[in-house]
Amino acid sequence: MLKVVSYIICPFVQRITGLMEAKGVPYEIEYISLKDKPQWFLDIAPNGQVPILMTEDNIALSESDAIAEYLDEEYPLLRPEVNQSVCRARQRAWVYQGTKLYLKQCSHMQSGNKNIFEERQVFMHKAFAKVEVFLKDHTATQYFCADVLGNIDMAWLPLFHRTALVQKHTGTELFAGFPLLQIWADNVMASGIAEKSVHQKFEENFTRFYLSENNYLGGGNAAKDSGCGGSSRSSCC
Ligand SMILES: N[C@@H](CCC(=O)N[C@@H](CS)C(=O)NCC(=O)O)C(=O)O
Repeated sequence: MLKVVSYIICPFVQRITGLMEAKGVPYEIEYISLKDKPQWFLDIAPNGQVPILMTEDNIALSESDAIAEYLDEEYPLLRPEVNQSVCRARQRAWVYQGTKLYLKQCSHMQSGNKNIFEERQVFMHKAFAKVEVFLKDHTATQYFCADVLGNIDMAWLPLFHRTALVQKHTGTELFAGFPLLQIWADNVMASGIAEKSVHQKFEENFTRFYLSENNYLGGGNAAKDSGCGGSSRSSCC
């Protein structure tokens, strides 16, 4: 069986587990600590990062883009029409727009105070505005340009899941002002794949990490923070 090496709150992992859930591909999962990476993991992960996918033949694959490509080649496509090169290229472009927001969203949620939060929000909103414009021409479908879930929906799933949890626990609407993005997010969340693609303690770990009193979203007002990519990088996403 396929195995995913994971870290509980990693969005790159959730993109892959979400994809496998949507495709109905069975897998097992092993969680590691990123603060104290086991040697066996360092031996198989050239980038030292999760996700790692162990294939049926026990070959370690790294980098979520490469893993998603492998899953598409080995298992049925969610949307067979992506075999057409134009469709495939367009979907990939929007997948990229989503995945490049993962670390930005982590930093945004981790902001220590209101100023930092609002500063980082500007970047997020610029990205959301582009999606909103695109969605205006594609309002007839439940998901992104289709009524069946696709890779694009799974690439945005981690962003949607975290946004929903922030709203649930703090009342803050990270997609405020972007109604079509919110509808898309709600539809993807209604598929139930978000919950299936994470550990049962995901919500608990997520809130402890992002919504604690050290963070603006948790009611904090710290002088500064490092954000993702800073010194705390390996302990968050
Ligand atoms: N480009 C990688 C990024 C994966 C990534 O950033 N994973 C984080 C966890 S969310 C990680 O393993 N961080 C540990 C580290 O960088 O040392 C991918 O797409 O798979």
